[in-house]
Amino acid sequence: MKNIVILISGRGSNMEAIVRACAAEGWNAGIAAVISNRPDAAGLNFAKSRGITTAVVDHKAFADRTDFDAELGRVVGSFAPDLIVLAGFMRILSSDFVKRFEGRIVNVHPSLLPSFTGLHTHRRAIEAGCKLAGVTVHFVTAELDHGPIIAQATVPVLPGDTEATLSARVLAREHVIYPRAVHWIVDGVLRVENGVVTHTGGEPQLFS
Ligand code: NHR
Ligand code: GAR
Repeated sequence: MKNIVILISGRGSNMEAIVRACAAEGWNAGIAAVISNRPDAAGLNFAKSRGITTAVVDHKAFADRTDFDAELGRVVGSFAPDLIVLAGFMRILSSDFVKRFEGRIVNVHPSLLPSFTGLHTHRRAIEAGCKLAGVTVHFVTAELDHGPIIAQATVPVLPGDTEATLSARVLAREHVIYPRAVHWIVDGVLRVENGVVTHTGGEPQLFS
Protein backbone atom coordinates (compact mmCIF):
# COMPACT_ATOMS: atom_id res chain seq x y z
CA MET A 1 0.00 0.00 0.00
CA LYS A 2 1.38 3.37 -0.98
CA ASN A 3 0.73 6.44 1.14
CA ILE A 4 -0.63 9.41 -0.77
CA VAL A 5 -0.68 12.89 0.76
CA ILE A 6 -2.75 15.49 -1.11
CA LEU A 7 -2.07 19.22 -0.78
CA ILE A 8 -4.89 21.65 -1.57
CA SER A 9 -5.63 25.35 -1.22
CA GLY A 10 -9.30 25.62 -2.12
CA ARG A 11 -12.21 23.78 -3.71
CA GLY A 12 -10.37 20.48 -3.98
CA SER A 13 -12.27 19.03 -6.93
CA ASN A 14 -9.12 17.31 -8.24
CA MET A 15 -8.49 15.87 -4.77
CA GLU A 16 -12.07 14.62 -4.79
CA ALA A 17 -11.62 12.96 -8.20
CA ILE A 18 -8.48 11.19 -6.94
CA VAL A 19 -10.09 10.07 -3.65
CA ARG A 20 -13.06 8.67 -5.57
CA ALA A 21 -10.91 6.91 -8.20
CA CYS A 22 -8.63 5.40 -5.54
CA ALA A 23 -11.65 3.83 -3.83
CA ALA A 24 -13.64 2.91 -6.93
CA GLU A 25 -10.70 1.36 -8.81
CA GLY A 26 -9.14 -0.32 -5.76
CA TRP A 27 -5.70 1.25 -6.09
CA ASN A 28 -2.87 -0.27 -4.09
CA ALA A 29 -2.76 3.02 -2.17
CA GLY A 30 -4.49 4.99 0.54
CA ILE A 31 -4.99 8.69 1.08
CA ALA A 32 -2.95 9.23 4.26
CA ALA A 33 -3.91 12.90 4.60
CA VAL A 34 -5.30 15.97 2.89
CA ILE A 35 -3.38 19.10 3.90
CA SER A 36 -4.35 22.70 3.14
CA ASN A 37 -2.46 25.96 3.54
CA ARG A 38 -5.83 27.69 3.87
CA PRO A 39 -7.97 26.95 6.94
CA ASP A 40 -11.16 27.69 4.96
CA ALA A 41 -10.44 25.43 1.97
CA ALA A 42 -13.75 23.83 0.96
CA GLY A 43 -11.97 20.60 0.01
CA LEU A 44 -11.22 19.87 3.68
CA ASN A 45 -14.93 19.20 4.26
CA PHE A 46 -15.10 16.56 1.54
CA ALA A 47 -11.97 14.86 2.90
CA LYS A 48 -13.41 14.81 6.43
CA SER A 49 -16.70 13.44 5.14
CA ARG A 50 -14.75 10.49 3.72
CA GLY A 51 -12.97 9.91 7.01
CA ILE A 52 -9.62 11.11 5.69
CA THR A 53 -7.18 12.77 8.10
CA THR A 54 -6.89 16.49 7.42
CA ALA A 55 -4.38 19.11 8.53
CA VAL A 56 -3.91 22.83 8.02
CA VAL A 57 -0.55 24.57 7.76
CA ASP A 58 -1.57 28.21 7.38
CA HIS A 59 1.15 30.09 5.49
CA LYS A 60 -0.07 33.34 7.06
CA ALA A 61 1.03 32.09 10.47
CA PHE A 62 4.70 32.00 9.43
CA ALA A 63 7.22 34.83 9.19
CA ASP A 64 8.57 33.69 5.82
CA ARG A 65 8.52 30.97 3.17
CA THR A 66 11.39 29.08 4.77
CA ASP A 67 9.53 28.71 8.06
CA PHE A 68 6.27 27.74 6.31
CA ASP A 69 8.03 25.16 4.15
CA ALA A 70 9.84 23.67 7.13
CA GLU A 71 6.55 23.16 9.00
CA LEU A 72 4.77 21.89 5.88
CA GLY A 73 7.64 19.44 5.36
CA ARG A 74 7.39 18.28 8.95
CA VAL A 75 3.63 17.68 8.72
CA VAL A 76 3.79 16.04 5.28
CA GLY A 77 6.75 13.91 6.38
CA SER A 78 4.83 12.70 9.44
CA PHE A 79 2.53 10.77 7.08
CA ALA A 80 5.48 8.95 5.44
CA PRO A 81 4.25 9.74 1.93
CA ASP A 82 5.25 7.68 -1.09
CA LEU A 83 3.56 10.31 -3.24
CA ILE A 84 2.63 13.96 -2.68
CA VAL A 85 -0.17 15.19 -4.94
CA LEU A 86 -0.55 18.96 -5.45
CA ALA A 87 -4.22 19.55 -6.30
CA GLY A 88 -4.83 23.24 -6.74
CA PHE A 89 -2.10 23.92 -4.19
CA MET A 90 -1.15 27.58 -4.53
CA ARG A 91 2.16 27.99 -2.64
CA ILE A 92 5.46 27.69 -4.47
CA LEU A 93 7.56 25.03 -2.73
CA SER A 94 11.20 25.73 -1.83
CA SER A 95 13.99 23.69 -3.39
CA ASP A 96 14.68 22.19 0.06
CA PHE A 97 11.13 20.82 0.22
CA VAL A 98 11.30 19.53 -3.36
CA LYS A 99 14.73 17.88 -2.77
CA ARG A 100 13.51 16.13 0.36
CA PHE A 101 10.66 14.48 -1.58
CA GLU A 102 12.49 14.32 -4.93
CA GLY A 103 10.61 12.45 -7.65
CA ARG A 104 7.60 11.89 -5.38
CA ILE A 105 5.67 15.13 -5.96
CA VAL A 106 3.19 15.65 -8.81
CA ASN A 107 1.10 18.63 -9.90
CA VAL A 108 -1.79 19.36 -12.22
CA HIS A 109 -1.30 22.62 -14.10
CA PRO A 110 -4.12 24.17 -16.16
CA SER A 111 -2.17 24.82 -19.39
CA LEU A 112 -0.29 22.93 -22.05
CA LEU A 113 3.19 23.25 -20.56
CA PRO A 114 5.72 24.60 -21.33
CA SER A 115 3.28 27.34 -22.40
CA PHE A 116 1.79 29.50 -19.64
CA THR A 117 3.67 28.55 -16.53
CA GLY A 118 2.53 30.35 -13.37
CA LEU A 119 -0.85 31.89 -12.69
CA HIS A 120 -3.90 33.09 -14.72
CA THR A 121 -3.28 30.55 -17.47
CA HIS A 122 -6.79 30.68 -18.98
CA ARG A 123 -6.90 34.45 -19.25
CA ARG A 124 -3.45 34.47 -20.82
CA ALA A 125 -4.36 31.73 -23.33
CA ILE A 126 -7.48 33.67 -24.40
CA GLU A 127 -5.56 36.95 -24.65
CA ALA A 128 -2.86 35.25 -26.75
CA GLY A 129 -5.54 34.08 -29.19
CA CYS A 130 -4.72 30.41 -28.62
CA LYS A 131 -7.07 28.00 -30.38
CA LEU A 132 -5.91 25.09 -28.24
CA ALA A 133 -5.65 24.92 -24.45
CA GLY A 134 -5.45 22.11 -21.95
CA VAL A 135 -3.93 20.62 -18.86
CA THR A 136 -0.63 19.05 -17.87
CA VAL A 137 0.21 16.58 -15.11
CA HIS A 138 3.92 16.77 -14.29
CA PHE A 139 6.49 15.79 -11.71
CA VAL A 140 7.43 18.75 -9.53
CA THR A 141 10.98 20.06 -9.64
CA ALA A 142 12.46 23.15 -8.00
CA GLU A 143 11.82 25.12 -11.19
CA LEU A 144 8.15 26.12 -11.19
CA ASP A 145 5.95 24.21 -13.67
CA HIS A 146 9.00 22.75 -15.47
CA GLY A 147 9.14 19.16 -14.25
CA PRO A 148 8.87 16.05 -16.49
CA ILE A 149 5.47 15.81 -18.22
CA ILE A 150 3.41 12.71 -17.36
CA ALA A 151 0.18 13.38 -19.28
CA GLN A 152 -1.60 16.14 -21.17
CA ALA A 153 -5.15 16.70 -22.41
CA THR A 154 -6.26 19.27 -24.94
CA VAL A 155 -9.44 21.31 -25.29
CA PRO A 156 -10.42 23.88 -27.91
CA VAL A 157 -10.58 27.56 -27.12
CA LEU A 158 -13.96 28.61 -28.52
CA PRO A 159 -15.05 32.02 -29.79
CA GLY A 160 -16.53 34.00 -26.91
CA ASP A 161 -14.75 31.96 -24.26
CA THR A 162 -14.19 33.65 -20.91
CA GLU A 163 -11.85 32.59 -18.13
CA ALA A 164 -14.87 30.87 -16.54
CA THR A 165 -15.97 28.87 -19.59
CA LEU A 166 -12.45 27.85 -20.58
CA SER A 167 -11.43 26.87 -17.05
CA ALA A 168 -14.56 24.72 -16.69
CA ARG A 169 -13.76 22.91 -19.97
CA VAL A 170 -10.17 22.32 -18.84
CA LEU A 171 -11.20 21.27 -15.31
CA ALA A 172 -13.39 18.46 -16.69
CA ARG A 173 -10.27 17.03 -18.39
CA GLU A 174 -8.19 17.50 -15.22
CA HIS A 175 -10.62 15.21 -13.40
CA VAL A 176 -9.96 12.51 -16.01
CA ILE A 177 -6.20 12.67 -16.49
CA TYR A 178 -5.04 13.46 -12.94
CA PRO A 179 -6.47 10.30 -11.33
CA ARG A 180 -5.18 8.30 -14.30
CA ALA A 181 -1.66 9.69 -13.92
CA VAL A 182 -1.60 9.16 -10.15
CA HIS A 183 -2.78 5.57 -10.66
CA TRP A 184 0.15 5.01 -13.07
CA ILE A 185 2.59 6.23 -10.43
CA VAL A 186 1.01 4.01 -7.77
CA ASP A 187 1.39 1.05 -10.14
CA GLY A 188 5.01 1.97 -10.91
CA VAL A 189 4.50 1.89 -14.67
CA LEU A 190 6.27 5.15 -15.54
CA ARG A 191 9.93 5.57 -16.51
CA VAL A 192 11.69 8.93 -16.45
CA GLU A 193 14.74 9.29 -18.68
CA ASN A 194 16.48 12.59 -19.43
CA GLY A 195 13.41 14.44 -18.18
CA VAL A 196 11.03 12.51 -20.44
CA VAL A 197 8.30 10.34 -18.92
CA THR A 198 7.28 7.16 -20.74
CA HIS A 199 4.49 4.75 -19.85
CA THR A 200 6.28 1.40 -19.91
CA GLY A 201 3.10 -0.35 -21.05
CA GLY A 202 2.74 2.00 -24.01
CA GLU A 203 -0.51 3.63 -22.86
CA PRO A 204 -1.18 6.98 -24.55
CA GLN A 205 -0.14 9.93 -22.40
CA LEU A 206 -2.03 12.41 -24.56
CA PHE A 207 -5.77 12.74 -24.05
CA SER A 208 -8.21 14.82 -26.04
N1 NHR B 1 6.65 24.31 -6.35
C1 NHR B 1 7.72 23.96 -7.08
N2 NHR B 1 8.92 24.03 -6.51
N3 NHR B 1 7.63 23.56 -8.38
C2 NHR B 1 6.42 23.51 -8.97
O1 NHR B 1 6.36 23.08 -10.23
C3 NHR B 1 5.26 23.87 -8.26
C4 NHR B 1 5.42 24.28 -6.92
C5 NHR B 1 4.31 24.68 -6.16
C6 NHR B 1 3.06 24.71 -6.73
C7 NHR B 1 1.54 24.50 -8.69
C8 NHR B 1 1.59 25.70 -9.64
C9 NHR B 1 0.56 25.62 -10.76
O2 NHR B 1 0.15 24.53 -11.15
C10 NHR B 1 2.88 24.35 -8.07
C11 NHR B 1 3.96 23.90 -8.82
C12 NHR B 1 1.32 28.58 -7.20
C13 NHR B 1 1.98 29.59 -7.87
C14 NHR B 1 2.17 30.95 -7.24
O3 NHR B 1 2.65 31.88 -7.87
C15 NHR B 1 2.50 29.32 -9.13
C16 NHR B 1 2.36 28.06 -9.67
C17 NHR B 1 1.69 27.04 -9.00
C18 NHR B 1 1.16 27.32 -7.76
N4 NHR B 1 1.79 31.11 -5.95
C19 NHR B 1 1.93 32.34 -5.17
C20 NHR B 1 3.16 32.24 -4.25
O4 NHR B 1 3.69 33.32 -3.94
C21 NHR B 1 0.74 32.57 -4.29
C22 NHR B 1 -0.53 32.68 -5.04
C23 NHR B 1 -1.76 32.55 -4.14
O5 NHR B 1 -1.63 32.24 -2.93
O6 NHR B 1 -2.87 32.69 -4.67
O7 NHR B 1 3.53 31.14 -3.81
O8 NHR B 1 0.21 26.67 -11.33
C1 GAR C 1 -7.39 23.53 -11.04
O1 GAR C 1 -7.85 24.03 -12.27
C2 GAR C 1 -5.88 23.41 -11.07
O2 GAR C 1 -5.38 23.02 -12.30
C3 GAR C 1 -5.49 24.82 -10.78
O3 GAR C 1 -6.42 25.31 -9.84
C4 GAR C 1 -7.62 24.56 -9.94
C5 GAR C 1 -7.88 23.91 -8.61
O4 GAR C 1 -9.15 23.34 -8.58
N1 GAR C 1 -4.18 24.89 -10.24
C6 GAR C 1 -3.47 26.00 -10.26
O5 GAR C 1 -3.84 27.00 -10.84
C7 GAR C 1 -2.16 25.94 -9.53
N2 GAR C 1 -1.55 27.21 -9.58
P1 GAR C 1 -9.55 22.30 -7.46
O6 GAR C 1 -9.16 22.92 -6.13
O7 GAR C 1 -11.02 22.18 -7.57
O8 GAR C 1 -8.82 21.01 -7.72
